[in-house]
Amino acid sequence: MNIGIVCYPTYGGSGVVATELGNALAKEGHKVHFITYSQPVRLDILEENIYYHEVNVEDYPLFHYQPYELALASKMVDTVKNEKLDILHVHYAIPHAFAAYMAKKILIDAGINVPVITTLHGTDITLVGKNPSYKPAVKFSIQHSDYVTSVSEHLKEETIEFFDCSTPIEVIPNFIDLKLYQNRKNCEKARLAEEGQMLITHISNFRKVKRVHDVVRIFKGIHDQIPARLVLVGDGPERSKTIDEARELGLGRDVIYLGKTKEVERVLCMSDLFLLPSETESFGLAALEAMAAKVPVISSNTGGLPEVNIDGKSGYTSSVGDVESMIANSLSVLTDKNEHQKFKQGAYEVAQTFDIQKILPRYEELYERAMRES
Ligand code: GMT
Repeated sequence: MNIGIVCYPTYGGSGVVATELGNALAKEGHKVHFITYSQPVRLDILEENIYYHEVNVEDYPLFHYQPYELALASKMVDTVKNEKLDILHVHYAIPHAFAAYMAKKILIDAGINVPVITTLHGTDITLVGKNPSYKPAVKFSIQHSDYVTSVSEHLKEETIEFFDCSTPIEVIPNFIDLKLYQNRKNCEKARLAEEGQMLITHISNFRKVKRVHDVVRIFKGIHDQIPARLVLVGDGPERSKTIDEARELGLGRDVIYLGKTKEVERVLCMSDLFLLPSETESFGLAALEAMAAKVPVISSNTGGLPEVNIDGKSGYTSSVGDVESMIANSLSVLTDKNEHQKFKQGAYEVAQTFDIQKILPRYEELYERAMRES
């Protein structure tokens, strides 16, 4: 198939999922055309079957806001025509689903019917919750996508309820490539932790919704009881406050900040426990990545997280903000070797159900169906 993928090219989960999906489809022999404003960070640009089409938005002084949606819709039209795309798959409703609707209409005028698939990632819906001025346009573009997928059951239910819409939504969960986590070398903890210390990890974009403040408090509770070190990966608005707080709590030496490292899999293979106490998560890709590396997860039980982190098997889930329960759960996993081993195995078993080998065929089947039915 000749597939167009529209996404945010940034470090965010939706961009990562879209890019990894495209990379994997290209390996299967499909031609994958990325249509974005800059090259996605994880794009294998030199690999066979991968193409990149940049959306250019001229900075015109007359406009206070540059019309990105217009440039994107026009680029989609050109790419569908020039590259003879079979499918347009847009990740993130705002503004991609809206621009895709416009592109589709323009193409119909030219006698071309290209099916549009919209994948909802969660923050596109919560953003509308916070800014209701987007609501009519987002609801419209979801309802007028040919197919809509969401990354969890919870997000599906939330979307139906929030938009009061009857659009069929198919759940196709996020995925990981288990191969990246198997038989890894250089997993000795010595690079990050001292002898006898447990290594606790948190990876996020350090936005308020991640409750990184809770991460530090949970770690403090663990650190008070057993030798431990916290590794923080990623960057975002709450980063410096978080590090200051760790210092104030006297944890300075045992909190390591690595920033936006490319060596996520390596950090994870050294880790003993992963913390994700988010306010909400439509899925929680970071937790799944940890589980793929056999790292048990202590998370909140919000949004789609309980669909990923299975309480009592891959880790434990607690109510948002219940730091005490998260400390108790962390200690229960870390202080008993057998228990820890059981959770590591449990995490890996759950991660296997989200392996790309299982999820990719579901997207391919959807594309084939979309082409047949359009
Ligand atoms: O919250 C993030 O880390 C970024 C955000 C995004 O919009 O890219 O992630 C969302 O999509 C990811 C991929 O589907 C999900 O794994 C994250 O749970 C989701 N974030 C939230 O719902 C807060």
